[in-house]
Amino acid sequence: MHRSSTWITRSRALLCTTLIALNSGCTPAPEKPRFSLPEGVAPDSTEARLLEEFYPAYSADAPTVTATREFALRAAPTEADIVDEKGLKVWAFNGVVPGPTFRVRIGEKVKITLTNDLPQPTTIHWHGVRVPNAMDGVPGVTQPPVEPGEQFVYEFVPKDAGTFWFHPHVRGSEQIERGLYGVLVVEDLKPPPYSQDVVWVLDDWLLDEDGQIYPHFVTRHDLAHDGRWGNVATVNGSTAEQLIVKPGERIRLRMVDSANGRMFAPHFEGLEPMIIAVDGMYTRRPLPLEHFEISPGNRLDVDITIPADSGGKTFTVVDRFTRNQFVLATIRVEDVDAVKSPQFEAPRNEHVPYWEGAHELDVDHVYKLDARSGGPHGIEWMINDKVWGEHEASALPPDRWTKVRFQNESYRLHPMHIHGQFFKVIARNDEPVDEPYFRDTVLLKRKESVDVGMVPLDWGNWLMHCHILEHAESGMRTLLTVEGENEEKKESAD
Ligand SMILES: [Cu+2]
Repeated sequence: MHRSSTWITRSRALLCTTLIALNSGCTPAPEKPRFSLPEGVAPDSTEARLLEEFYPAYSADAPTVTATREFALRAAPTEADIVDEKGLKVWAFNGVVPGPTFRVRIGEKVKITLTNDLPQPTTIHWHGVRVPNAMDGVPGVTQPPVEPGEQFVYEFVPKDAGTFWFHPHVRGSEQIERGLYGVLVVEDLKPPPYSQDVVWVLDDWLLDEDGQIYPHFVTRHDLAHDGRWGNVATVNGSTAEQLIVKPGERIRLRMVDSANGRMFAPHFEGLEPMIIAVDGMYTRRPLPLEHFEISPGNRLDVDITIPADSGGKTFTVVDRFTRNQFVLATIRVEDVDAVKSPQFEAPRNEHVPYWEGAHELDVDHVYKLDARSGGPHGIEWMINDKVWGEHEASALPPDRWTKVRFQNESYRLHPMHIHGQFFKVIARNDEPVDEPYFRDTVLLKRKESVDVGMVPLDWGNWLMHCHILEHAESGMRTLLTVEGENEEKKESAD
């Protein structure tokens, strides 16, 4: 009964979020109480305030299904004319690297049939998409691995519009490095009228002297460092990616970091991009892109207006994550008359919570990150002094505000990713910060601690791991359990 009224009021929050995406100026009804709090939360408590700030920002339920979109994905070895235009032996989805970009609208059910024609078992994880737990693609946790020659059907209704990506969750260090990844774009009900909506998949490749993928994975070197960093960086598989635009055009550019270990910090020289979404989720307001570090797993959406007087110019996009700067890609402006720039308010989620005072609350779970020698690869990366298989799952209470601290006790980088939910960074090294957006992956620098706040709404056993794939492979994974009724029970209760 109690649960049921909570879910009904949260559906209103979803409607409101959807309307915000349409820029129709939806404001929540002013009367109180707007939401029923979970049992055990006192109405005048700090947690109640944090939860009430959260509800309008984050959809609880999947929207009503308007249509079903079916796709086929075949994973198989092939040769691709990417990187240096000579045949590169890769593993690919549907024969292309990057794999396909599937575009759906919010409200559409997505049904993907995976056929495994690889020499290894595989699965697909839908990174950032809040799927039913059984569709999350984690072998041995949410499904058995899909054996060579077998198929598996993934079916879900995305809860959020935004930029997501997909990749195997079996031997990720090898399968993703060999080229298995693609992009899922969930469009708003009414997509903002950008002149172009473009996806850039950022990756790097470790090639041997024959120009082929170096065939040793999870090496001791990778583990002693920030995973496998390549010797060639690419955008959409090319070392010379060029986006062609007209003066005056307004571009939505969706960047995805699909590398095993490399971070990127793209600087758009001569342009003024505005960040509109991080990890697929709209920011509270557009933010100037100054220096934003994109880790493996992260997505960054930017809104760029090409200056009307820039006909004939070429802008460079330079990576400045390391001191070895290099040109990631270029934007060439055609030498033609300027088009009229589309005028509209950039999409946003103005309800992203501030969560003031969250910093003072107790930490519910601490995850210490460090390494030890030993294990099958020589070095093991651990969470709380244990590797994958040695942990008890952490229980996160559903619907409650929860504070998690990641404590990096090592000198290496760790982009920590939680499946099945988003969180918001509230402190770094114990200093409060307000990142005006949710994330599903946060980078920890050497010896850094990061506190995040989250409200788990999606039930199941969710993996939490470092997205440096070699660190994950050597042990840096654990499970979070969000206990609740399953979807069928909930529907029958309503
Ligand atoms: Cu790591």
